[in-house]
Amino acid sequence: MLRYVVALCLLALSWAQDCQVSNIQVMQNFDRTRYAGTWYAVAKKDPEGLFLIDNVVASFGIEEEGKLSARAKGRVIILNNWEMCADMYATFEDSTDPAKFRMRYWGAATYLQTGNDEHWVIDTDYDNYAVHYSCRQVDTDGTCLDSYSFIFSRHPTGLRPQDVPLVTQKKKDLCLYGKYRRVEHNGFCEQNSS
Ligand code: DAO
Repeated sequence: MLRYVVALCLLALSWAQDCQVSNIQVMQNFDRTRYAGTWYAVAKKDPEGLFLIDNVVASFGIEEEGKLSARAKGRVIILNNWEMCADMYATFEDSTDPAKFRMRYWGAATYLQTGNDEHWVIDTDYDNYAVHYSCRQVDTDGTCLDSYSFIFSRHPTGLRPQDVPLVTQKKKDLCLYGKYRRVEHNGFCEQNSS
């Protein structure tokens, strides 16, 4: 019996870390109402052609028809060396999985990036931390060629120490461990907002 349990555990482990986008586990029974509100990005794995650099704060809301929406701010550098605080908007299309969305985003100013990305909530306890993931391009072998991921905290000071091991495990499950950088919050967007 023990042999079967060990074999099953090993199978589950290899399945979780085979880096196949289609095998990535997302948040079970995701509750968008509990997810709404302000999240501070504390770490980010950048996509190709990085956009939001730091001071990233996202505020999620629920629209009248129940759809998720977001407004986000963050420091960006555009036109090679123009540093500014980007004011971004996003709308989310539901899918058959409550934790997987298609996110359309655009800037308050026309010269800011627009896009249409996957937006998956990998894990959250709603009150302290959230792990987001987006794969922009799936490779021919099923792994992700171009992804980005935010680690969010409800606290501007960062993750609570007790949440760090959980978040670290999720980074490993996403095959992105070691690829994140810290996202600084130094008041740039409070000083440079229009
Ligand atoms: O920063 O490199 C990047 C890519 C992310 C662009 C998406 C920004 C717009 C909306 C963010 C909403 C919540 C994550």
